[in-house]
This record gives sequence, structure tokens and C-alpha cells, in this order.
Amino acid sequence: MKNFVILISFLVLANLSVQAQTSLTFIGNAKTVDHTPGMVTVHAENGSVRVELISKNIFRYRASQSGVFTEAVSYAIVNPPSGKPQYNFTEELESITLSTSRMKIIIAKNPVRVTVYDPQGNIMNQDEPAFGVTFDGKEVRSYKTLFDDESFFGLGEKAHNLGRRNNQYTLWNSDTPAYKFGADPLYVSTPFFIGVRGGSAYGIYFDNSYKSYFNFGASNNRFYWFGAEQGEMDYYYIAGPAIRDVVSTYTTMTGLMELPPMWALGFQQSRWSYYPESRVREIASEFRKRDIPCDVIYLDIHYMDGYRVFTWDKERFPDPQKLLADLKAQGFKVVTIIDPGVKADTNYAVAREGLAGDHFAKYPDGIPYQGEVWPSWSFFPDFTKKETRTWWGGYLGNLLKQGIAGFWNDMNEPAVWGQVFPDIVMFNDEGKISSHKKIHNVYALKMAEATKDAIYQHSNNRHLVVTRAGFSGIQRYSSVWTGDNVSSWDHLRLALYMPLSMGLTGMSFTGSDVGGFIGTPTPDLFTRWLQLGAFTPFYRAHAEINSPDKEPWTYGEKHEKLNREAIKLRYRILPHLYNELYQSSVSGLPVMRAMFLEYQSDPETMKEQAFDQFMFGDQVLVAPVLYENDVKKQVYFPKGKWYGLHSGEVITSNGELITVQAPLEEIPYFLKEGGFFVTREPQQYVGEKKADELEVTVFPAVRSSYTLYQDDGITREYQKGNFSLTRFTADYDADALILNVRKEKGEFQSEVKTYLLKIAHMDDKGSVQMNGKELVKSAIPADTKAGMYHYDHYHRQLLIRVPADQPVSIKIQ
Ligand code: MIG
Repeated sequence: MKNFVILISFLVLANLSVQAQTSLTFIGNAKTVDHTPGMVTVHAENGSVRVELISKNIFRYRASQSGVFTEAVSYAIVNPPSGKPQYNFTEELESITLSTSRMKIIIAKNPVRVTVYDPQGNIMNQDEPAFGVTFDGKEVRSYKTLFDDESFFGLGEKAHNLGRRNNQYTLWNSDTPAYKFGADPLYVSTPFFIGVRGGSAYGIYFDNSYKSYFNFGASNNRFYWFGAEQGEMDYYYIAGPAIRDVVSTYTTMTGLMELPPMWALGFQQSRWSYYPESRVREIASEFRKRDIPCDVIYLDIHYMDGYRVFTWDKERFPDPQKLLADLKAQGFKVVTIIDPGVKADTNYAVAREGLAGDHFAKYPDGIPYQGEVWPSWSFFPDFTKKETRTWWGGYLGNLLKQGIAGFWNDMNEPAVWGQVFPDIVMFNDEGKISSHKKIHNVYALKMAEATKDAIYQHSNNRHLVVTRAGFSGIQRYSSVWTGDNVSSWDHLRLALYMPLSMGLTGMSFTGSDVGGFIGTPTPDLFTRWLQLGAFTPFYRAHAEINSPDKEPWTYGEKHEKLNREAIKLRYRILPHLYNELYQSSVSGLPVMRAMFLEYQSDPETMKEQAFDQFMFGDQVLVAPVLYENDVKKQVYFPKGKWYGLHSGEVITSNGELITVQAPLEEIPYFLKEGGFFVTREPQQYVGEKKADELEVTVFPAVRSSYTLYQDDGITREYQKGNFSLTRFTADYDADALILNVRKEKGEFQSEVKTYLLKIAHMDDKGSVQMNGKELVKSAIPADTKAGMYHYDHYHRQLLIRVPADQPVSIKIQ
């Protein structure tokens, strides 16, 4: 046996040396080691490896074949944690050890390999002993040991369920209409993944914008690897063990989202394209007439004159300003599509000015590149250049002045009719001059930056930017929708999996084309999609050109009623959703959360059975129906009690699959024990009706708490502190339930006058006191004034209406 192993090793080594004669190169053995504060650089036979401690739980790994490390600027990392951590350094003959309170990194010298341990001494991540980092021509790769018990998640927008093991993925932003389940790559590239072993997680963000690959043990059981066609092997390792911390750290490093305006969370209606303006007016009136809430109508490419960006078709839209003002009076916002391609037409001002100002991407000989898209031959603005972003922003500013409320960036992969954008087109790259190979994946990111900056420059309000393509960090500027999906049940499932996965790589404000873009949904499919969409932060129905009508009233009276209810549910839960987005903007955690983000210690949540449902923030479990004709659903309930927010029943789970009823009119959703859920009266559009009252449902545990965020919903004043935080707590013991409501922070004066506290699953104990005074029991809930309570025997609910402008302490016994 021993001889056999030696023989194998000999063969392996012999083989390596043969390969080394080709261009495949391994890093080799260490020659010298430099240790400067927080940083170790090992110069080896075939290149150098650098490990830099960024914080106690993050290190950056770089490998350079030339041995030189330039100060590469990152497109994604905008907030590296500052302040070097405390660490111990030791060097021995064969290895170097760096350790912090959260991780231990051992760099073996011969050959140079990195292994990371958790504080308990378990190996979390390890360079594959034989291969480690490799160079093959310009290609860089990192080979890692693949452990039997390791699961992988991440890479954001992928047309799969959440598990990534046994698959290989490519990151190269691509226009992929009608993508199939499993199709790869798609529109957005986020080179970040999470590995989980024995319940503990780490994350790796590979900071490289070239075309990259991630192989999580597809067709081999020995290693996983990631790498790129060019650029540096440059990654950030984030130690867990909590997936939540890994995700939150990644998102914070790549930039937190800012709060969208509240109206951007309303329902939005789109089609390719609504025109002429009479059709747009008709759609708007139809929503109001039918009492179906809606905040935004989209104008797709037909609003332009011959698809020339920043123009209007004079016949279809003779007076945009008037149209926009009239729609505004009806409570609608209008968002226009913006494609980057600028028609190469010398009679067209944008093209002329772009040429004169040197704003287009060029071939190495200085001739501007032309590619074919909607306007036919077009120039492509170079968004990697500051002057160009500002120039573009000026045109966006004109649209804002006319009354456009937000922008929808499409075809920004950049797409050229499904063809190939030439590699040798050059971009400014903030002065560094780089080719399309490097810029392709960040083109949309820079375009989104230009778009958001333009809105900030021209308005004091918040922005809505929607993008199809993107890169790590896109959440700083834009929401992301999942592109050209199909009206099928498969795609309804993707409309859940994709946002869940995008949430693991920073993107919280996401959604799909409700109903499916291509094809015709059955009435039931459309309804089920609207129900899922009600819990999806970006909520927009859209339809392909030449497809039959796809509005919420298209499918007959019965479904219109169901669709109205689904959209009204969305408007009811807006205060809760808004609060969750606020959480995203401070913690970097998504609104739609894979179950394992909240219940990592329960391994069942990492299995497929738990991917057809999600946590809506940390309080509510949502179980959408995703299969045709289903009127029941098997839901995985983590151990504990769950209160059906629709059904009113309480489910007690031991950590098991439980079947719940899900008739067509219902999307099952549940409040965890100790959870709070905040709703309001629905309205036709955000701002139509003041919320005098918020309903706060609590399903009390021994100790429960929740913080509600409120602000004006539209301006950026909240960034200067004009907001409020209200703290709700409930303490439950055998004798009494004590509920406290108090404003914790902030000067913001909310329109809310009362909270209607709904205490779920509660007996009528006989005595309810508010701030020490016995409350009067009201027979009818509607009569309950601030300072009265009502007991609902049927639902076993206690309702108490309390004033919102003063601290309140309720004692029920
Ligand atoms: O070549 O603008 O994904 O939402 O309706 C298709 C027309 C271009 C693709 C977008 C889709 C949009 C369509 N666009």
C-alpha cells in the first residue's frame, strides 16, 4: 500500500513537471518572506503570494506571477473595513502562521499553500495541496480542497435553485432571452460565494471583473476551483461562522443600498411597449377604475424617436410633459427604459455631442466602436470615464425635469443583438485604459452609477434605477430585475430562487417580470405570480412585444378579484416591507432570505425542501404556491410555533415538513413566535391616504421585540437623521403579558396617530391596563378608541388601540 502511494506521488510529480513545461505554472516553493504590519508576502519560485489582514475576520489573498502587486482599484469594494486587527505572527521553517480571534491562517512554504482554520481548530478552507494557485498564460485559478460535507451557495443571479455544489458557472454578463432552468451565464455577475461545513460558513469574494469561472466539484470529487481568464488572483476571505455575518460583511464592503422612495415599493406595470399616449392613459385609468393599486407605469422603447435615446416620438407622445403631469395627478409615476446604445446618426444631437466630447468607447486606433442594437448601428458611451457619466447624467436630468420619475437600464451587458462585443474595444477605466475583456462585466455597474448620480444631482428625492446587468456592488445604485423570463411554472420558481440567491450577494431590491415576460400565463399562474410578487421588493408585471394583454384584469372576473387582493396585500404590508428594506440599508441582509440565513443551525434548511419558501425579513415565513393546481403546500417549519397570518392557526413544529392549506386566493405566510408584523390600510398608490393607524400583530414569546423605522418615504432627509425608530417589546410569563411601545430615537413626526395592537393566540384574561389604568372593554372592534380594548373570541385575538405619540405600557393579566 505504502509503495503504491509513493508510486502515485511519483507519477503525480513527474506529471507536474511535464505540465510545467507547458504554460501551466504552479507557484512553487517559498524563497523569501516579508512581514510588514498586517501583511505577509511570500516570494516563491514562480511568483508571489500576499496575505493581508483586513480585519479580524477578513483577509485578502493576492497572487502575482510577476511578483509585483500594483495598487489595483476595485470596482466593487468601496468600504473595506478600516483599522488593522490584533494578530499573532509566527514563522517556522516550513510555515507561517497569522492568527486573529476569529481565524488562523497557515501559509505552508513548500510549496506555498494557504489553509484557514476556525478558532476551534477546524479546517474551514484549504488550497488544494497539489495545485493551489495556478497560472496558465494569462489565466489565473485557485484550486481548493473539496470536502465531502461542504455545501456552496452564492454567485447571485443564476437560473438554479440555491445549491451550487456539483456545478460549474461562468460570470459574463449576457443577454439571454427566455433562458432555461440551468442556463448560464445570465445578466449579472457577482463573483462571491459561501462555503458551509459542519454548520459553519466562510465567504470568498473574487475581486476580478474578467470572465470568470466557478467549479464547485462539477465532474470531479477532488477539488473546487475558481479563476478568471485574465487579471489577478485577488480574493477576500470572510470568516463566519454565521452566514448572516458573511453576507452582511460582503454587502457592506461592496456598498450598502440606500432606501428607495416608498412609491418604488408599490405595484408597477410595464409592457413592451405601452404607446401611444392614449394607451398609457387608458392603462392608468383602468387601474383606478378597477380599484387595483398601482404606482408606476413603464415606457419601453417605443416612446423614443427611432429608438434614439433621450428623444420622444412626436406622434406617439406629442406632449410628454402634459401626459406626465396628468398621470401624476392620478397618482402615477412614469419610468422610462434607457438603453446605452446611441444611434450613430450625424443628424442626432446626442451622437454628435458624444463624438465631440469623446464619450464613446473606441478601437485602439481611436475610431469609435459601432455595434448593432435597437437603433441599428450605435455608439457605446464609456461609463468608466467620469466626464461621460456626467454628460449622460445631463440628458437624464432633462427627462427628470419633464417629470420622469426613474430609469430602467436595459441592454447594458452590453448587448449587441446577441452577438459579440469586440474584445479590443478600449475603455477609459478612470484613466488606466482597459479593454472590453476587463470592462464588460462592470459596464452596467458604471452606467447605474451615472444614473443614480444624475438623479441625486437633479433632485432632493431618492432614486429608482432598475437594471438588467450588474456586478458586485450594483446594490449601491440600483434595483435588479431578472430579465427575460417566461410565463411558465418553472420560471415562477426561478422568480423565487433567483432573488433568494441575489440576496446572498448583496442585492435586496430585486424581482422578476410578474406573469413572465415571454409567452402567455394561465390565469392561475398569473395570480400565483402576483402573490409571490407581493413579497418581492421589486414588484412589476411586464410583457413581451406582440404578446396578448397581461394586466391584472386580463384573466376574467374571478382572477381579477384574486389579483386585486394580491396587490392590495402588498399595499397592506408596505410598512413592514419598508422596515425590512431599511434593515437591508443598514445591515446588508436581504429582505427575501433563504431559510438558512435565519436558521443556519438547522441543517434541514440547507436542503432543497426548504428552497420553495423564504423568510421575509427575520419575522415572517412566506410559502408561495409554485406548482400548477396546488391548493396545499408542504412547508418546512423550523422548530417552534408559527402563527398563520392568513389562517389564524398556530402550527407547532419539531423542525418538520407540515402541509398547509393554500387555496388559489391565498399565499400562506406565518409569523414566528416572538415576531411582529406591521400593516396598514391599502391605498391606490403610495401617498393617496395617510396612515392614521398601523396594525401591529404580535405573536408573543417569552420575550419579543421589534423596531419600526419611519420617515417621510421620499426625500433624503433621513440621511440627516430625520427618521424615527419605535421599539415594541412583549414579555410573557405565567402571570402577565407586558407590552411596551416607545419611540427610541429620532425627531421624525409620523402621520401615524394610533397603533392597533393585535395580540395573536391569546386568552381573554380579564384585565388590560395601559400606563397603570384599567382599560374599558369594547364589544365591537371598530368602536375601539385609543385606550379601549376588544377581545375576538373567534380568532383568539386581543385588540388594543394605543396612542402613537407617547410611551405606552400595557399589562394584560
Ligand atoms: O431586445 O426593450 O429585458 O424587458 O421589454 C429586447 C425591449 C430589449 C429586453 C428587456 C425587456 C424589454 C425589451 N428589451
